[in-house]
Amino acid sequence: MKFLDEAKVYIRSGDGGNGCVSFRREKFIEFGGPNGGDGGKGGDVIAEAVNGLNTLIDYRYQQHYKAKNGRAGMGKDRHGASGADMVMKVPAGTQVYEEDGETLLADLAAVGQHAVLARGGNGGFGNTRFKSATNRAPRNANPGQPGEERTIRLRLKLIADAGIVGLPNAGKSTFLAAVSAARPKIADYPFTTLHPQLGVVEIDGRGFVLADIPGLIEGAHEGIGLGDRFLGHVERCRALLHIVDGTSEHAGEAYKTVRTELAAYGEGLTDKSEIVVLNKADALTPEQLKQQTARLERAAKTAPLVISAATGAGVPEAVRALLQVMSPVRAADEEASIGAEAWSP
Ligand SMILES: Nc1nc2c(ncn2[C@@H]2O[C@H](COP(=O)(O)OP(=O)(O)OP(=O)(O)O)[C@@H](O)[C@H]2O)c(=O)[nH]1
Ligand SMILES: [Mg+2]
Repeated sequence: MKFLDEAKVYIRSGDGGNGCVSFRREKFIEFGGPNGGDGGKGGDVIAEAVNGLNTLIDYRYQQHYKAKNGRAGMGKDRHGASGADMVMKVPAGTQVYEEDGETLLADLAAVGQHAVLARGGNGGFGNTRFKSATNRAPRNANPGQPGEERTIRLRLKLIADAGIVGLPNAGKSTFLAAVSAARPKIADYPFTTLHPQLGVVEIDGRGFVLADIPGLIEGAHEGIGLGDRFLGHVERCRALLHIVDGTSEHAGEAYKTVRTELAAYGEGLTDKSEIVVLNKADALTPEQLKQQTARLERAAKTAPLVISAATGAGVPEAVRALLQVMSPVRAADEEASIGAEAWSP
């Protein structure tokens, strides 16, 4: 599946229909009076968060969204029909910004939330509306009001309960694959993962959504590597799983590098509960393991859990530790709502 988390689209709401100038004309009825109807309202452009989507890829292929215009009023007091709304379906977690990318217009965090992004123009009044005691044959009607047009930016911040962070090659995707039905690409070179992946983790009758994002490296906040732009996807997580590669040169330094990038990104990422794990224990000698664990403990100021994402050793314990810091989590049966497959051992 293709993934896209930013899109720029042009939207336009419908124009209102014009009011009508018309007079009642019937045989034997003199001075029938005005009977021009009002124009219909133009359609709105609405964004709605729906189930079953977790990318904005559709907005790469269609970038113009227009609502229908209202119809003009007609004689015999007939009002014009309103124009149909244009509903843009977006995944939950989508934020809508002005063209500048900074002014937030709407934040659609949950399925079912919607926001009107451009309001349709009102229809004009027909001449019936202008009749009065002194003007019994008004020959004026209002034009419909024009719709609004604007360019907006959509930005998706995936809704996951927990997120995995770490340097490239730490084994983040291996961990996600070990605990969920997600099948991310895994390889022994950095930046295997190019965009975020979600998986549903189920353990002890509870379930949560775990996000795997591309690795961070020193200077990510300045755009080095894939940069820190994917950190937006863990902004709303309740906990972070920080995976450190035990075979890296210095586990403590590896940990600090990532923490520095999280701090530089801001948005409260460093305030989140964090579970620190030392991965690839299977590939270490007992002495190396001891040394790396001690280094990591010194840097993180907490004893890391030792795991092997490849063999599965320590993995259930790490998942339970995550659950513990982020409870209360949703019940497992609610997970169907995000459209990912559940995993069972
Ligand atoms: N020996 C051993 N190798 C592991 C373990 N976990 C991951 N690996 C290997 O480490 C390499 C990188 O794993 P990935 O899961 O792709 O790493 P990643 O953190 O997702 O990397 P990026 O997506 O590039 O950021 C792969 O060759 C894995 O097979 C482990 O527990 N033990
Ligand atoms: Mg990966």
